[in-house]
Amino acid sequence: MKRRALASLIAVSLLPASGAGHAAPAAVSARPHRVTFDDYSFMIDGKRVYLWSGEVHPYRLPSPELWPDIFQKMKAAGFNTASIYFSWGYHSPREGEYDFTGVRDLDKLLDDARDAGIYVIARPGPYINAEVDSGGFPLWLTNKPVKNRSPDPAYLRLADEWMTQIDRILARHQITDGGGSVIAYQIENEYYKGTDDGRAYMQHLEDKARADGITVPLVGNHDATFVSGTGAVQVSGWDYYPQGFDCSHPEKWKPAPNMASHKFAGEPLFTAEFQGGAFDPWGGPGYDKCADLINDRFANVFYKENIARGATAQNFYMLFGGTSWGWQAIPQNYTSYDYGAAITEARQLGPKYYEDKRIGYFLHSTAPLLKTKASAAARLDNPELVDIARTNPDTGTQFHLIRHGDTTATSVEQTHLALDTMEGHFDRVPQAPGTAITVDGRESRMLLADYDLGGSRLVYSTSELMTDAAIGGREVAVLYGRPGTDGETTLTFASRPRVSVLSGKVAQQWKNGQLTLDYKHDGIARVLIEGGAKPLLLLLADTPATRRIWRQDTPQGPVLMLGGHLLRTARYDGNTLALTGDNADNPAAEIFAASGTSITWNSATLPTVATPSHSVTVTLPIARAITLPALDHWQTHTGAPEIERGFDDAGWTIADKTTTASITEPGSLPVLFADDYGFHTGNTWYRGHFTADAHQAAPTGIYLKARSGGPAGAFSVWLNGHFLGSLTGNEERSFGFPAQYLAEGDNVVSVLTVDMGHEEDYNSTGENRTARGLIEAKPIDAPANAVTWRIQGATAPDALRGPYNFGGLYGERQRWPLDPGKAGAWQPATLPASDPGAGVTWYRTDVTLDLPRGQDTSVGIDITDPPGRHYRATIFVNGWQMGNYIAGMGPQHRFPIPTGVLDPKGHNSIVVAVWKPDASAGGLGTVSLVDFGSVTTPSRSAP
Ligand code: IPT
Repeated sequence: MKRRALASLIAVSLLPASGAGHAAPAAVSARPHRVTFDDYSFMIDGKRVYLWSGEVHPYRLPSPELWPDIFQKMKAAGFNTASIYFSWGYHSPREGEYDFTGVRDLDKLLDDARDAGIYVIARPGPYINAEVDSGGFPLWLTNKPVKNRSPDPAYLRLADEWMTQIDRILARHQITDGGGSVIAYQIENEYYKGTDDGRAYMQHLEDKARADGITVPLVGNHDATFVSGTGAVQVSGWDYYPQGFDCSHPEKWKPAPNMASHKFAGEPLFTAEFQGGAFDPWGGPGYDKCADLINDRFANVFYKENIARGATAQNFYMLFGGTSWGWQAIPQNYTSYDYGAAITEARQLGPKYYEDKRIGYFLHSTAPLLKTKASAAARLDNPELVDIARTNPDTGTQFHLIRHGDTTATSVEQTHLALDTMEGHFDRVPQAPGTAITVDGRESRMLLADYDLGGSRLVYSTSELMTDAAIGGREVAVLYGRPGTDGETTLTFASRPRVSVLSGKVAQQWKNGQLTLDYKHDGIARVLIEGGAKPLLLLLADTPATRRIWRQDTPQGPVLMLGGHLLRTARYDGNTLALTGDNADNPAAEIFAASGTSITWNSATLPTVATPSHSVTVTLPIARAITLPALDHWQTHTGAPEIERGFDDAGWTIADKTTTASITEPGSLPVLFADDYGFHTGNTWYRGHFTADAHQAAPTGIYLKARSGGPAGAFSVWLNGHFLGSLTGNEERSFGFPAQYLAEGDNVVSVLTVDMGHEEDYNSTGENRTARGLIEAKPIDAPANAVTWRIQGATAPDALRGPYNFGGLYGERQRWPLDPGKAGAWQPATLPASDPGAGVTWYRTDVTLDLPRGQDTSVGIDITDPPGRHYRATIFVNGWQMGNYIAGMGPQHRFPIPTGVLDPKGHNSIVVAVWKPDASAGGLGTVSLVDFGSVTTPSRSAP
């Protein structure tokens, strides 16, 4: 506790959205901040702030060393907020037990967010949905016959245990207490029960949060349900996924919603979850398709539409999806939770990231945007296009969103505006003959008028503003548009300024106290305008060029960088500007910073060359090419001794329960549900014993019904070691016992089942208690009690990796993934394997990596199969279960392995368990390492 308190005290100077580096002056007293809101926006210490937020889930990145990477990538794209679900089940392996250490260290997570200058909207549930097992409820809750998500005291007693634990952590990271970054706290999740019960439940959670010391605003994502009355939150938020979740036809768009109709008086318009991608099912089209559906153009049209409708707090679900590693996925979804998000599962930056960045930078530059009202649209001379306008009542600054009337339209349109500004009426903007505003298909343009551009007066621009920054006594502004389109920017001055076109082709005209610049967006043109309040340098960029424009803010002012793969942090240390960031293959970069500074990049001093733009050019180191070693020297080991008649199952649990907490009706007794015997993850084995002798007729077969959940279910059946068959999907069938397989005395039918995850409980009907494993077993031609069952599934969780990592295969129970030597001798193998029978086979290899230091290489495991193979593989890297693969179903073939789980400078153990449900030849396919991207990066081990 002492350590924490001290850390909070020291940290306070960092936060106020500065994005400044890590060093904090010692002995700064903790100054609490105030979080408020009004009809227009959230405010921190009375200052309006646009919450540009992305959803990230700590339980989907089991590598704390990479958490700063995600937060810094967000910050570098102009995000100032992360919305974070906390998963109850991830922290609670058993009732009454809570774990916040290692990959579950939320103090570190929240410190990392704060250090990156990222505010946090905390979403602790107790229910979160999130396509995570049981919607975040702990696995042990499957055995509690409570009314989930309701005021049932038995449920609240358990939920409150979690709230006490998580609130204690969140409370000490609140910005209101001086040391943290939590600015808002969400009550429950997507909860729509406005009934007395529902309200009482919400009110209980709110009272609990307050009693636990939560002082930040309580927010919701319950649409209009809890705006007033009992259980009302302070700021209501909306969930909106306009394109839905079928990624198969990414070119098919649905129209953009008008969020203005969802605005409540006295609260800012807050989209608590707005579509940032989509989840993808087993056998689905794959996340590349989801990234296509929710692509950069979607961000361009839909997110700007929200701005034009008045939203000042937007969260995107997901911004970094990550991995549903272990058995965290729900039955419908596979391991990857990439989500087609702006930052990929392998931590790479996609096109949407750059669109988010352009918008994010704009939002933070244009303070007048934080207080606007809808205003009259400008007249356009193209009926295909419309203008949606807002104006700041204090400054008069106008925002015009020019887009297709039909947001799904793909035609390229041109238009002119009739614009009323403070400097007079313009009949036709752009004014230059032969030029126009071009709006591409599925593109919108947010144009500014009557805006104070760092002391110069912008009358209007048909380019979009990305950012403007006061640097070294001058104002540097970036305006942009699609390559080849016209741009016109008009500024007003008391007297004619001196205009120097430093690069590019820009025409200028001075008339009636107004300077008008005309150009085509093409690379970056530069215009220096002197004679106003201070020199103004315009960087007129085309959209692709903006990708390499980065901004960071420091207490000494902003820094702009043109170049590099990523600018992570900027910090002035006296006359030295210390920059950290990533670079790929382009060494050229230019930096706009306070004059006379020397520059370091990832701690190394960079020689600088001054430019006529009053910037300096530098040469950044580029990434070294890497080659990943081939995975060879495979070994194999059989893995299903449970099928043998003589296997010793004396230690297994006897199935003897006659009642259950499940919502599934048992088809026969005793109850055989895996969860009822404490087996909640992955595979569970059953062994049914029956006797065949002179006195007792053996059953002639058995009818079995199992529930795995979802389309990826399966089970396999053996009699005395002989394979009887497997089922996938449709999970019930009779299995005859061939006489030649029967033995005198004890006979054993062995059944291998799998739990593909527990259902979420969206409707609060106890769906997480849907049974898994065998749900019915009836001997044929024999009494029901002729077969007695023993069950064995996952054993006590591994403390480091938590409750979802291991299932109940023999090799998992023996912890082969942690220590393959425990299996005894392994046999040499070559891949693709050609195992003959059905069953479980393990494979393993080791690989030593020696990836370049100072470089971030994102590595994954790829499985490729000859067509027609049917098997399931569970992949362990250094003991961490990082993927479930189903050949022939897919779509996932590539499994990113986060650094930290993978050792880039050392020995790595890869262990794969394969369950082959039929007797066709086959087995594990070809397994190799893949490189998702490799860039220079600041050393993570540096202090
Ligand atoms: C919304 C949930 O709040 C969120 O947890 C997640 O499940 C998301 O959906 C889909 O990925 S619920 C909304 C789609 C009705």
